Amino acid sequence: MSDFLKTLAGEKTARPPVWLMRQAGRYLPEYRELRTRAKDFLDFCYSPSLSVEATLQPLRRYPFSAAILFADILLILDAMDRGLRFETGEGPVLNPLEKASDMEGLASSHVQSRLSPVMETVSRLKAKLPVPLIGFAGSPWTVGVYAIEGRGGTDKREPRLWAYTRPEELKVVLDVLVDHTADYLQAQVDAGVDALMLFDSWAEGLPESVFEWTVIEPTRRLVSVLRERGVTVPIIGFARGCGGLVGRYARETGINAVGMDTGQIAQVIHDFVPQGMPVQGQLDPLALIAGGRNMIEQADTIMEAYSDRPLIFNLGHGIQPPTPPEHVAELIAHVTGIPKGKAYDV
Ligand code: 1CP
Repeated sequence: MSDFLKTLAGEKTARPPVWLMRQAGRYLPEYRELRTRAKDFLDFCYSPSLSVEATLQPLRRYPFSAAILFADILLILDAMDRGLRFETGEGPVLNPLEKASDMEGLASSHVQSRLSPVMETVSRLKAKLPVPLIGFAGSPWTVGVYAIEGRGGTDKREPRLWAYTRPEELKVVLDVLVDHTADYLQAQVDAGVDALMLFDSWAEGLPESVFEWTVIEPTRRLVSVLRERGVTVPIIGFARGCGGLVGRYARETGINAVGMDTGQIAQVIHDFVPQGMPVQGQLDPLALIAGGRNMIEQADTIMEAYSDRPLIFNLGHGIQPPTPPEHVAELIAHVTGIPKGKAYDV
C-alpha cells in the first residue's frame, strides 16, 4: 500500500506523504499552454484528454505521493443548470438562487450524465497513474454558498442570512446538494478514485449553532450515505477556517482525516481531534511563493508539531498562480528526501 493510503489508514510512515492543493494549475507554464487549447475553463474540465494531461503535469516535475483529479467543485452546479460561467479575471459567476424550489426536482440521471466526462477522466487516469488518485467535491455548504450568492470570493452574506430568515429553504438546498454530491462521489469511486476529499472552503466565521446544521450535519449525511452504499475509500474533510470547531467537525461527521488550513493551531488539533486521526496541511501558500529558508523552517515546524500522529504534508490552502515552480521543487525535495529533478515518467 502507498504511504498516502497507509497514512489515511492511521499508520505513521517514516516521512509524511505529500501532495499540494491545486498542484495542477496556473503556476505551471505547461498548464497555461494546455489551457489555451480549450474554449473556456468548463470545456477544459469536461475534456478528458485535457484534464488527464493537467492531472499528470505536476507528477512529471515532482514526486508527489498522490494525484488529485483535475476538475472543479463548481461543476456540479453547472450540471444542475445553475448557469455557471467562468469570466476572465472575475472568477465564477452563476444565476443566484432565488428560492430553494428552483433547485429541486432535477433528476439525478440528468446531473450525473452531465458529469460523465469527469468519470471518463478518472478511468483514463487510473490506467496511467503511479500514485493514488484523490477524487473530490465541494461540501454542501460551500457549494450552496456559490449557488445562493451567484459568485465566488464573497463574505457569504446571503447564505448566512438565509440561515436565520429562511432556514427551511437553506435546509432544502443543502439536502438537494447532499443527494447529488453523494451520487457524484460514488460515481468517482466506481470509476476508480482511491480517496475522497470534501472542500468546505467557506466554513469560516459561522457561529457554532449555525456550523452545526450547515457544515457538520450535511457532511455527516453525505459521508453516511456513501458508507451505506458500500463506499470504503478514506474521506478527508477540509472545513477551511473552522478554528476550534475542527474537533466537532472531525468527530461528528464520520470523515477519516482532517484538513488543516494555514491558521489552524497545533494545540487545538491536539486537544480536540481524536488521537491517531490523520491530519493534512498546512503550509502557508505565501511561504511557498516566498521560498527560501523561511519556507523550509515553516515546513519543519509543521512536521514537528504533528509528529505524534499520521500527517499528510500539504498547504493550508491552494497554490497560487505566482508561485515559482522551483520553490515547489525545493519544498518537495525537503519533505520527501528525494533529490530535486526526480519524478514520475507518466
Ligand atoms: O482558468 C483556469 O485555469 C481557472 C483556475 C482554476 C483551476 C486550475 C479553477 C477556477 N479551478 C481549478 C482547478 C481546481 N479547483 C482543482 C483541481 C486542480 C488541483 O487541485 O490540482 C480543485 C481541487 C479545485 C477546487 C476548488 N475550486 C475549490 C476548493 C479549494 C479552495 O481553493 O478552497 C474552490 C473554492 C473552487 C472554486 C474556484 N474554481 C476556480 C476559481 C478561480 C475558484 C475560486 C473562486 C472564488 O474566489 O470563490
